[in-house]
Amino acid sequence: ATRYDPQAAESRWRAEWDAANLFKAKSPAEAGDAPKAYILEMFPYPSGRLHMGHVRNYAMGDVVARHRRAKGYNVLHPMGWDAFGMPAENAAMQRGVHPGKWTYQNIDAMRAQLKKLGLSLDWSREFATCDPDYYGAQQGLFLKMLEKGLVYRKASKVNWDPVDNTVLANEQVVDGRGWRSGAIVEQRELTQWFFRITQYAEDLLEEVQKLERWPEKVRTMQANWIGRSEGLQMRFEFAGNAPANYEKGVEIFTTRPDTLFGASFIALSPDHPLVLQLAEGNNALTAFRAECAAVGTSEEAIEKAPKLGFDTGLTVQHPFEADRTLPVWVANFVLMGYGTGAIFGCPAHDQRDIEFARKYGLSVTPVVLPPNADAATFDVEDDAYTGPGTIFHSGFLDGQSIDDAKRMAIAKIESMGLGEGKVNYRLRDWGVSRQRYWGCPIPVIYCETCGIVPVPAADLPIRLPDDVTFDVPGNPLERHPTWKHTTCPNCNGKARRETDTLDTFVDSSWYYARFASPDDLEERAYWLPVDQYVGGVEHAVLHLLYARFFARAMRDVGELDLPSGEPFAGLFTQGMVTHETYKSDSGVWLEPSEVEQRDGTWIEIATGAPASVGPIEKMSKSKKNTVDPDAIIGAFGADIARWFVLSDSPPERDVEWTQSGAEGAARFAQRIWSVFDALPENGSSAIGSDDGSVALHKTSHKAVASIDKAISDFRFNSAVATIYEWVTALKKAETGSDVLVGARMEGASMLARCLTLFMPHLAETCWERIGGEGFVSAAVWPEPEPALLVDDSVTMAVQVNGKRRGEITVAKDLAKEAVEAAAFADPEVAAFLNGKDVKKTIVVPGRIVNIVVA
Ligand code: ANZ
Ligand code: ZN
Repeated sequence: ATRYDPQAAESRWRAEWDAANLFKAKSPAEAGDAPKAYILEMFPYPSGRLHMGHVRNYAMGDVVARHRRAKGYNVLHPMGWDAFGMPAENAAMQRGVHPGKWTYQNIDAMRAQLKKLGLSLDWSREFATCDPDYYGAQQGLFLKMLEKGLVYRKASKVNWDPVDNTVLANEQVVDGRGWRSGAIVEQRELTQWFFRITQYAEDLLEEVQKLERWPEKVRTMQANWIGRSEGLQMRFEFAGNAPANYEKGVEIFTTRPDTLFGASFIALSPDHPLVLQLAEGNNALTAFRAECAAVGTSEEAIEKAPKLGFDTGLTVQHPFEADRTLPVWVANFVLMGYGTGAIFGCPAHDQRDIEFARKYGLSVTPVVLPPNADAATFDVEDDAYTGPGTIFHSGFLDGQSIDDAKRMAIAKIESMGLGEGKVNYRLRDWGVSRQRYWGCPIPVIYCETCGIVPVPAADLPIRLPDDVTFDVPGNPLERHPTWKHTTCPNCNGKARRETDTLDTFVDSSWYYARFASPDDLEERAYWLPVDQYVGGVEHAVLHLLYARFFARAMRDVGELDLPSGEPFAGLFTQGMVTHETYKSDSGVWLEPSEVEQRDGTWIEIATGAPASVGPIEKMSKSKKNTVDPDAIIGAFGADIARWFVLSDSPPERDVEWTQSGAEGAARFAQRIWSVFDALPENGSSAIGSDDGSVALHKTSHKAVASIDKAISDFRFNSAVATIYEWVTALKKAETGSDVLVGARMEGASMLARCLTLFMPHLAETCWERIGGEGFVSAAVWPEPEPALLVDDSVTMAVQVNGKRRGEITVAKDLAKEAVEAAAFADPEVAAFLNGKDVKKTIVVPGRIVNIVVA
């Protein structure tokens, strides 16, 4: 018996696959009648090193790609790099290395690591989003979208660090302070570029429901993010003198018009135009606005902040009650970006409103009576009641259900000419301006006479300058001595370039189309949509939403022939790779390689002191519980790394990496090899007619069918389990008679073709050993014979007086008398019946034989 040498085999096969160009996608013309399959995993950020999460993600995609290829599909399985972003600028600041150099070096290192995994990728389509070809094409898309009105400019808030004099990304704000300066971050208004994603809000919501091959969870997250709500937009007229420009009143948006009788105040956002107007010359209000601004820009920060209010002294008229007026407040929890930036507060039925009302002593009137509550005594203290019920204390709405009351209130307001029913979305337009260097330059020019001028298409790409410095905070493009100075393409006058770059989410919003073809619309139409997209659930909201938006925008500017606008027909979100965590005696995290188990207790190797084992958590640098794919590949080979991450758990769940598990997988690989190693060089695969051969023949065909089904259903771990059982059957047959060789040969040949999805290098060596033709990576899927998949025998329990005493296996359609005879002939049953008086025998076909004795 020989041993399989993974290191030698893996490098050999990869070289041979490369030389044969095995995984290159065919052009539509070359593909002929073959159906296409576009298999894509979320492309990596080139951080410098691959982690086990990547291995799992790409191993899963590779199983699908190899499976489809074996089944005759023309497969596109590309790889590239999501290469712009802040870490490259941080490296530049900390280590003085240019972001481009840092990025391309990382790409080289990670490409080498990825290649070692033996993934069936078409590397000919590789690109990085920081390649000028790629971002130049992206600038072209931006300009087409600008022309179509899908891009516009407006003022919007940014985090401003007053010490470093720079804009900060949200992740650079730590507890309200700049990450480097420690200064309290302010909000500043800057004019920025926006993508009009809200134009597709309804379509994005409607279509996501139809994506049957997406996880339900992700569809719900998308829907919640879009956040459709039906409500009423109406105006409240001022009771006294109206402020200038507000003679008609102030517009609010509500989703609860049924609670109008419970209104106790009006609240305006601190950024509402009326508030800005009132703040002029009003120091107290100006100070209040500044106080609100210190909270930060994120919705989350605003949600958590204590409620702050300012009474304007103005009052408005209640629409239904002539003798009631409501005070107008400014409140920090009302956002300018949503609805109209103004609300009516109904404290009894809204938690934010009750907190506000209790703090400022405003009235609280319940108008929804919970089921079974008593109208005379029901009241609200500190918790708003947001549940179901019947309307009361509400004039013409009394006794109505919430839904009916909503309809009636809207109709009434409409008839009074004060407003109308309206649908609102939580979804905001997508602000894409970033005040950073390492991103795609926004291709516009500001001319002193002509204003905003798009860069002419012929001048693209607008390249990033290489000679930049990172010694001071701020955007290097802004302070570059020459880059931003240019002449106007219109009037030749003095002009300057936009120095902001695009949010890196833009780069990953259309890369799937670029992989399909750099510019050929027919080829893009051929490949898209992606048939199977695989990636992390952390991208379930933003990345997928932006990509869905971009596919629509590209379609509408004539860059993509994709009527549905849906780029990903199938989506799978894989679980994480976890690992135990370890801590030293003094409580610092230790790496797995820094500890070992001695006589059942954990020891820190360096000190010999006891170490403790913590919970199993997602691999992360901060907890030091990562294992390096390269180390695993070095120790066991890439096949083992792939096999392990696919084998132990369902793909959507987390999988825990353990050393012993990896060792077990390595032993199993040798066992598989021994199946092939024990076969004759050129044995025939003619199946013997003996029972053993027939049974093994069946086992193999059934195994293939079940693996096939498991892979189609994304149950890779069940496919792995089937391979384990199958190998056991093949090993057992080795100890049997020589007539089994034919069935063993056939089984081995089929096994190699299934195995190639998981352990492609080992499968190749096994295939070669049994004289398989060509590469097993290019072999067709072993189609099982349908006749072998049906069970023509059944196993039946034999009971005596209701107790199980044995079992028999008989032909499915065997006559009742023959089944009885088989039951009596079973040695265990016969031994038990010995001498007893049989009264009756009952046969339940296919299940049980019950013998009744005296
Ligand atoms: C009166 C009311 C009574 C409300 C009640 C709720 C409960 P969704 O479902 O997210 O659309 N609102 C409207 N615009 C707002 C803004 N710019 N900033 C903060 N809050 C705003 O939420 C709509 C509800 O959120 C609206 O309905 C409004 O409060 C508030 F018992 O109006 B409601
Ligand atoms: Zn000009």
